[in-house]
Amino acid sequence: MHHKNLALSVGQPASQQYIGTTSDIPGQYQSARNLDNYPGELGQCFMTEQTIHNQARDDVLQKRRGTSKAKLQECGHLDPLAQQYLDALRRGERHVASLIVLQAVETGTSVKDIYMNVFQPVLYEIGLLWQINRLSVAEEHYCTAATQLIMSQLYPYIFDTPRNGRTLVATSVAGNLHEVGIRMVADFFEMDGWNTYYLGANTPNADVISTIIERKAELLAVSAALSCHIEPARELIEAVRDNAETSKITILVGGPPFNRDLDLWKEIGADGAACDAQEAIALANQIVKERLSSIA
Ligand code: B12
Repeated sequence: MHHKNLALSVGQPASQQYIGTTSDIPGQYQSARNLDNYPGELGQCFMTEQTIHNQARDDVLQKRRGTSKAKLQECGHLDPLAQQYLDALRRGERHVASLIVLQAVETGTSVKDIYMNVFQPVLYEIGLLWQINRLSVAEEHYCTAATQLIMSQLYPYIFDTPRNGRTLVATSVAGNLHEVGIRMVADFFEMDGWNTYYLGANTPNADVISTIIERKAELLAVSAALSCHIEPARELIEAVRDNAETSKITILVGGPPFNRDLDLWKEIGADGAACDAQEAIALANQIVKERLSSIA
């Protein structure tokens, strides 16, 4: 990233508002941004721009995940394909990002690999760049929308698995505007042969319940992105359990708050939580197997 862009991003009201409203932004980012304003003097004396970015990112990651620096080195680096994809999006070239992904799939990379090793880490990186004021809200919206577009281009590969007769309803909880994570989860179930009914973001509880009944679903996947989505998730689970027609459905929850507190799913009455789409499949199939063997 060039200093010119940084100076522009420092002046951006939306980014500043974002910085101001997020409690886990360490104060030293402010000085990092000040350094960026004077790259010729202070910037050169102390740190390169990339160092500032890496340190800020590592600090945010470390604070959020409570993990060691060594582990962060692994998580912080994108695979070459993911880096190319991110670079293309940051240049505003979503057609190039799309080609990178489609060519990778055509030459043997699995769609699951693309989801787990390109889309997910790139969106996490975008979140961090946004959080440390290196990427504007508009750029984040562009990158997210482009990723959803490119996910759709992969659907011919996703819907060609033989069906297993099971049905999943997948939704973000009321108030949660994040939809890519739960969409990925639904797509992994689709690739595993499930019929999936993906509701997207911010679905009202009554609609989730009527959909479960209409679709005769045996699994409900509920996504929360922020800690303020936990209470709505608890309320949704209670409403599902209180309805005689849906009370026995298996409910999985997931999203960042459940990855930070591994026992949280128990406290809100779910049947389990998984940290990503890959794990969600394994867990769901294990629960289904256990239920079938308990009936037999
Ligand atoms: C894109 C984005 C948005 C977009 C979403 C658009 C859309 N159409 O989806 C918009 C602009 C709406 C948005 C808004 C906000 N966002 Co936002 N957003 C992001 C961003 C950059 C990417 C989200 C994403 O798609 N991630 C990729 C997916 C694949 O990952 P995932 O969601 O974790 O999902 C995986 C797992 O968690 C798991 N999983 C998820 N759900 C489920 C469900 C089940 C059942 C299971 C088993 C597993 C599972 O599997 C998924 C696939 O492997 C993240 C950064 C990040 N780290 O994710 C911030 C981020 C989540 N947002 C954040 C914030 C703060 C906000 C806002 C409050 C900002 C604001 N001031 O307005 C609002 C809140 C809106 C709301 N009410 O929900 C913070 C949250 C910080 C925190 N500590 O809580 C993040 C982390 C950014 C950051 N670095 O600070 N955001």
